[in-house]
Amino acid sequence: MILLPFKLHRLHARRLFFRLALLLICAVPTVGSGSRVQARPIEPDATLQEVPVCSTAWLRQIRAAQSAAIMGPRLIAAPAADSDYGVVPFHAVPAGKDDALQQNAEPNDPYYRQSQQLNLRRIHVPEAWEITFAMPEVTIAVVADGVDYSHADLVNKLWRNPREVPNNAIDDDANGYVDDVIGWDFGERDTNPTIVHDPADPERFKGAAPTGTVMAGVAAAETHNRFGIAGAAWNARYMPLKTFYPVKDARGNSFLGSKIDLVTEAICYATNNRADVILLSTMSVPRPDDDAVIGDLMQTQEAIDHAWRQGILVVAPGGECGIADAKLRPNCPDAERFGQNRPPFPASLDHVLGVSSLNGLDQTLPHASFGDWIDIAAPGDDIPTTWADHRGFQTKNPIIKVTSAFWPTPSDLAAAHVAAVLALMRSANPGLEPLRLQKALCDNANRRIAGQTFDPPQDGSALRNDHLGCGLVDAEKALENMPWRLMLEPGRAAHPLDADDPSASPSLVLTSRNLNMSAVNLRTGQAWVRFAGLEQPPGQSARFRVSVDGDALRREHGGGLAAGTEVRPTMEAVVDSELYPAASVLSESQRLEIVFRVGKVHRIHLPAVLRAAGLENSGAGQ
Ligand SMILES: [Ca+2]
Ligand SMILES: [Ca+2]
Ligand SMILES: [Ca+2]
Repeated sequence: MILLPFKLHRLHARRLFFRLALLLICAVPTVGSGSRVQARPIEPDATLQEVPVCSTAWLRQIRAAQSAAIMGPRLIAAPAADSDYGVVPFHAVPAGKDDALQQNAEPNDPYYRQSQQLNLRRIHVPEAWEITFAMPEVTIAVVADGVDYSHADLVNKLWRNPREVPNNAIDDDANGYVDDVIGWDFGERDTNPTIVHDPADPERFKGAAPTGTVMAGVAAAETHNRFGIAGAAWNARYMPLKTFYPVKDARGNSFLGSKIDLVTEAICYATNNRADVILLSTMSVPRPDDDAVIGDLMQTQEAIDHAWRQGILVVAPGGECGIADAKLRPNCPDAERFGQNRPPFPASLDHVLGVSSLNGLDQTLPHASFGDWIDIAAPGDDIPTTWADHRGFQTKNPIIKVTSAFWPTPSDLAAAHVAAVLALMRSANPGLEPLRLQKALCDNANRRIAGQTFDPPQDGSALRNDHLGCGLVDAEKALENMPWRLMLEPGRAAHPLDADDPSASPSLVLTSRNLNMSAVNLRTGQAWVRFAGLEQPPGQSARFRVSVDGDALRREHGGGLAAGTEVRPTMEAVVDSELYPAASVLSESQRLEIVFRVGKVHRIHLPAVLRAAGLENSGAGQ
């Protein structure tokens, strides 16, 4: 049993306090406001309390009310499809050329092979891949402007709703969304959560940042497919939840807008459909002093709390409004009215991991938001990732290196790294509760970065700071210092055993769905049980062959076994104690209950030569 140190309790209490403080900040305009408004007590909506959070009825009530508008990141000096700005060279790796070089967890994606994904190496993702490639069931919901899932590095990583039959106009799983097989478009209320595209006017959204697409690529691009980049969470999937839709500003310019209740609804969708991590993109909430806005934010908080109780972690960008210059930071509305460095939505809500971004020198950006809501830091600059073009999704450069020079919200990318690390951690232990995952993430962050060292003193008081949170996320250390739960199949099995036939070597294959070969050992107390690890190609499951040494078994049982006898070897699977001593101490071993039953096995299929010799009639059990 791991006792939580008091610093985490302190952290939690701090966030609860901050949640209240946020509401007060929201209610009291600060800099530049002539009228000072008294903070109001917030009354929970009585009608909403009568139905369970995130239930269909709860969502129906939320949709019925008019929700406050929010904005996504607009205007980027985005590289056009025919521009080389921000683009790094792309070379495909010829098939078969470098297979000899492959060992352990090394993927063959060209950007990774060319060492251009330094962002993954800086947070020790390759070392984490030695432990797990992530389970395909582990899902990262991406709540943003949609994901171009037709992208070659994303098309095979899309989450699928197994309970929904596509295109039959029936809500088969009765979740309130008809034909939602790959997520949902909450902005335009349809089944297609891809990025916005207007065929009638292809140039219309060309300045919009394809946020969801670049975030999905960082976290979950297809890995070891000889194309593009490696996704940090290797086998994990993404669930695109589009909350933005086209709106026009006062001057008639198109941009992507949204509403707070759509984000709330998307969080509920991800929770109800068993996502493991919810990754939110940058969103700006104008008019935070408005009663309606505060009410909407409280509903979002209820949905986030509900997700947390269901074991789901919510991750959000820490924000880029640390300076007030509206010209430099178009995504920080009302800075003059409400002051710079306003707590961002949704990172400042409780039970959300706020992530600040670091450049290639592990420095925060000068305009990064900072405050109590920053929990951890991750790379956010010079990130190769999947790119989409709002002009019909056809882009000359399917992978680009996103730099803070043109990307307005690098903490989006940082948050995607943290979501991916959490997906790896969830894979190593699918049952571990959010608080312990968050603690492992924070306790094992790198605290010696960019000349700033903030090792916690004995009392834990300097565990974090407002710019870097707990420090730079470290996937390897986080995984190595948390308990693992091996998902071995089959954990229980009955297996036939022809104990009388010395030529038979009955065996079965056990598959580890989460932990890799190098992380797992199998043990037995029986001399007649043999284990052998099978080859584990990159990205695939670890497999072990369990076989019975017939001679040794007969010796132990005095020379013969009657038909119907069951032998039950004691076997257990344990985390490797030499490579991962900390994890092996924390993890529980798994008992394997495999029964070998003695009998006439496959006699009818014995080779003809044995039948001719009459060997099939010999031995016990006749
Ligand atoms: Ca449905
Ligand atoms: Ca259907
Ligand atoms: Ca790839």
